[in-house]
Amino acid sequence: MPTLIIGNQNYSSWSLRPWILLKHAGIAFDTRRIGLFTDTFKAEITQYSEAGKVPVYQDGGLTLWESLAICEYVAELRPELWPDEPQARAIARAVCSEMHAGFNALRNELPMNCRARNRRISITDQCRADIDRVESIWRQCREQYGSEGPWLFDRYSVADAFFAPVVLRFQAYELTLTEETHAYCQTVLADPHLQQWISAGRAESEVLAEDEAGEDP
Ligand SMILES: N[C@@H](CCC(=O)N[C@@H](CS)C(=O)NCC(=O)O)C(=O)O
Repeated sequence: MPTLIIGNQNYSSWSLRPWILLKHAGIAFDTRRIGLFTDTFKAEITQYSEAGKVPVYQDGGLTLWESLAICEYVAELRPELWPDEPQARAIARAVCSEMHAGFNALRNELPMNCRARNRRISITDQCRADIDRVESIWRQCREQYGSEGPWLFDRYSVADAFFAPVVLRFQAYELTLTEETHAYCQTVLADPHLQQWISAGRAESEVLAEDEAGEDP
C-alpha cells in the first residue's frame, strides 16, 4: 500500500493537495502524520526525504517529495485527472504551476486553518492582488473550460486539488469575494473528501501560533 506522509491536517495546505487528489483517484493509501513545528519534525521527515518537508509519497521503491510532482505522478496513474483536450490541459498545468510557485502574500497572511471561520483580518495590497488573481484564474477556467461541470475544467482535476487549500483560506477569513468565487467554493466545500480532511483537522489538538491569524467574529 502506498503511504503519504503529511503534516497537521488543520494547517498543512501542501499536504492536502496530493491527499485529496489520491482520494479522487480512488487509490488506496496509508497516511502517516508528522506534527509540524515540533522538536522532532526534522528528524522524522528526513528519514523519508532530505528535502525535509511534507508531503512525501512512497509507492513501492519510489519516494517522491514536492506536492506538484506527487500530483503529476498520481495523474500518470489516472490520466483523467488532467483535462483531455491539449490546450485545456496546458492551462490546467499553468494554473497549478502558478499556485505552486507564487501567491506568497496570500499564503503568509491567510494561513490555511480548517477550524477558523470568517475571522476578521486586515490584509496588504499584495494579498488583495493575490486574491484578485485567484478569482480571475477561477473565472477564466470555469468560463472557458468548466461550463459543463462544477469543477475548474468540468470534471475533477489536479487544478481543483491545487486550489482546495485556497478555498479553506477563503472560508477562514472575512474577505470580499465575487459570487462566482462563492459558487466555486461551495462546490469544493461540498466535496465529501474535503469534509473528511476538515473533520480530521478540526479534531487535532495542536494549536500552532505561527499559523493562527485574524480574530473570531
Ligand atoms: N514546495 C513544497 C512545499 C512543502 C512545504 O513547505 N511543506 C511545509 C508544510 S505545509 C513544511 O513541511 N514545513 C516544515 C518546514 O519547512 O520545516 C511542496 O510543494 O511540497
